[in-house]
This record gives sequence, C-alpha cells and structure tokens, in this order.
Amino acid sequence: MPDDAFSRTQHILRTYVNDTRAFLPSAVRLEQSAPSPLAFARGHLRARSPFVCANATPEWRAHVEWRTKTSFIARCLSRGIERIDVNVAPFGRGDAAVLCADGVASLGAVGDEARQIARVRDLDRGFAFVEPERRNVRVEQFVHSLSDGKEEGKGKMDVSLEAAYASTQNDNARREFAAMVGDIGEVSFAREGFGCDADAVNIWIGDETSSTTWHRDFYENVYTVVTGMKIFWLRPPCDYAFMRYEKCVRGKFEWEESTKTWAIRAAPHESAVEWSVVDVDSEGVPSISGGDDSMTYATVAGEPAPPAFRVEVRAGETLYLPAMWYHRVQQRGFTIAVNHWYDMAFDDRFTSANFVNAIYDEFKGRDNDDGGDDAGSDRRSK
Ligand SMILES: O=C(O)CCC(=O)C(=O)O
Repeated sequence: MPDDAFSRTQHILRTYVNDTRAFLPSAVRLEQSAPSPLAFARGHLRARSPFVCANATPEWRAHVEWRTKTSFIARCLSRGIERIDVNVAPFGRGDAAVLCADGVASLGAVGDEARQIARVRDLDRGFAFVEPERRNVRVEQFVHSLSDGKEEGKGKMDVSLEAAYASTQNDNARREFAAMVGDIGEVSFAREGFGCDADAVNIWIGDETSSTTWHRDFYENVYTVVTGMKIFWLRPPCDYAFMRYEKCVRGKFEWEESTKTWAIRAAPHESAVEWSVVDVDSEGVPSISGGDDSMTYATVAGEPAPPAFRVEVRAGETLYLPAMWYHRVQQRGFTIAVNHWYDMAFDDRFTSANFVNAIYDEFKGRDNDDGGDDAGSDRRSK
C-alpha cells in the first residue's frame, strides 16, 4: 500500500474519532437520582453515552448487609456460603496481555524493588493473554486478606492470596451467591429500559491490588458499587485505533509453591485472543510494561490518543456503561460491586464499528481473518 494512501486513511480515521467524540459530553455526568425507564431509553440508551447515578438501588439490602467486611462475612456464613472462587494473579492482573522475550515475561515492580519476572513455558517471544489462577478459598480468609484502603501501592508479591479478586464474571450472583441474591435486585430503569432480564449478574470483590485491563464487552453494562469505590477509565468505541489490539497466545498464571514464584503456561496451539496491550491510565498500580513503548497508546496521523474519561463510582452509585465502550477498572480499599449484563443490539453500529476497525487493521498490515475470538464465542473481546 503506497505511503500516501496509508497517511490519507490515518487522517480519515482521525477525523472520524474527532467527529464522533464531538457528539459526546466532555465528562461523564453524575445524576442525583435514577432516570425513569423512558428517560433512560430516550436519552442515554439511544445516545449510548455513559452516566453515573446516585441512589438507583435504595431497596437493595446489600447496601446494609454487605457494607463492612464483618457484616459481609456474617451474611455469607449465615446463608451457608463458606467458600468461593477467586482469581489470583501477580499484581492482580488476571486477563492481561504480557510481553514475553526469551521465555520470560516482565510483570511489574513495586517501589525500588527489582522487576518481577515469570518464566513462560511454550512461548519464546511475543504477547501472551494470561488468565489468572482460579482458587476456591474460605470467604473469611479471602475477605480479611483485602486491604482497607490505607496501604496503597504496597508490594504483595510474596503472599499470593493478597492478589486475589472475586471476579469470575460467570453469573456468580445467581450461582455461587444464590442464597444471598435476594440482597440485591435489578436496577429498575435498566430492567424496563432494556425490556428483558439480565443475561448475567456478577459480583466483584477486591481491593486496589487488583485491576482490570483495557477491553470491551458485547453487553450493555449496569454496574452498581455496594461498598468501597471503583475507578473506571472509559473510551468510546471509535478509539479502537489507539488501543493496540494484538493477537496474543493464550496463557495461564501458575503459582509455583516450591520456588514461591509465578510462571506462565502458554497454549500456542489454542485459538489466539485479540486483546489490547495498552498498559496506561492506572493509579497506584505498578505498570507491567516496564516502560515498553509497544504497550502505550498508538498514535493516529501522528496525533496522540484523546483523553480517556475517568469516572469514580462510589458506594450506592450505578454506572451505565454502553456496550462496546473500552474500559479499564481499579478499586480503592475493600470494594464489592454488582453488575448486570444485558444483551446488546447487534445492529448497524456493531457492523459499522467492525468495518472501521477492519480498515484500520488492514492498513496496519494485520491478518484479521483467523484465530481471534469473535462476538459469537466470547463477549469479552476486541
Ligand atoms: O470491576 C472490574 O474489575 C471489571 C468490570 C468489567 O470489566 C465489566 O463489568 O465488564
């Protein structure tokens, strides 16, 4: 492809991003009360623009029963829930792209400590998409291992459980926590606005040790914080070209008790995963990229990425996160949140976004036709 066609396409993409962003508000609005379902459907849902609203779920008993570590543990035990599944990963980075070179991956460093590295089995170099280790642990032990928000940035590499996050995103509210699901309900504007039941209801329990890397979901997301605080960084779907999606070899973190180190087991024969390798926009979370340029935002037509929207969602508040918006998430202190995933409309916005992204990929010289997951098989994807 001649250079001039490449740069013309880059300018067209840049104009597309600027024009699309001009239709969005400059910041995510905080509404003091829940909109009516009609106002939600006519306003935010039609525009697919995120907002936070206070007090959308005042009837949830969870706001009282799950407010402190002690009351949450007591509630679990009184309902016969003694053990739960948690994800464990170094630096709390499950579902993250890591860069491997010569059979090792850099994982990050805390303060003046040397960077932590993990041995990678079955992959010499390139990006791996690494899933966390799943453990079934006692609720009490897990909850007490979480911070109260006063020890930010503390390195916890030597105690593996301290990088644990209840984040199975497998409808765990209605499965694992079925005996307590009556403590939460639906979010009324969402239930009526979407006109259907949620496909999944997920409970997330963690602290600032864990974070969720940039990705997008093919679900409408209604995300309520019960206790603690979440920080979301958001980017509209038009920002794809900045997100450095790479084809990554699947992998899994494995804790090696004998050496007290983490390793990564790669699965190069399984289908690849397309994942953003961008590793910026975090606060108090060590970078895993070690300043590697290939893990910062791409530029388009020589211009840097426009800013991400930064949103704090506090206890009692609910975020509407439209489908296909990129997001990256952290929390502060002991945090419990509940999100409802509703089916999205697979319409011309879906196909148009795929078209624009494919044009960008084509000009990047990438093969987009095989390997990576698509919306049909995995709703957490590019
Ligand atoms: O809370 C988190 O860590 C991630 C939430 C998320 O990615 C989602 O709800 O789609």
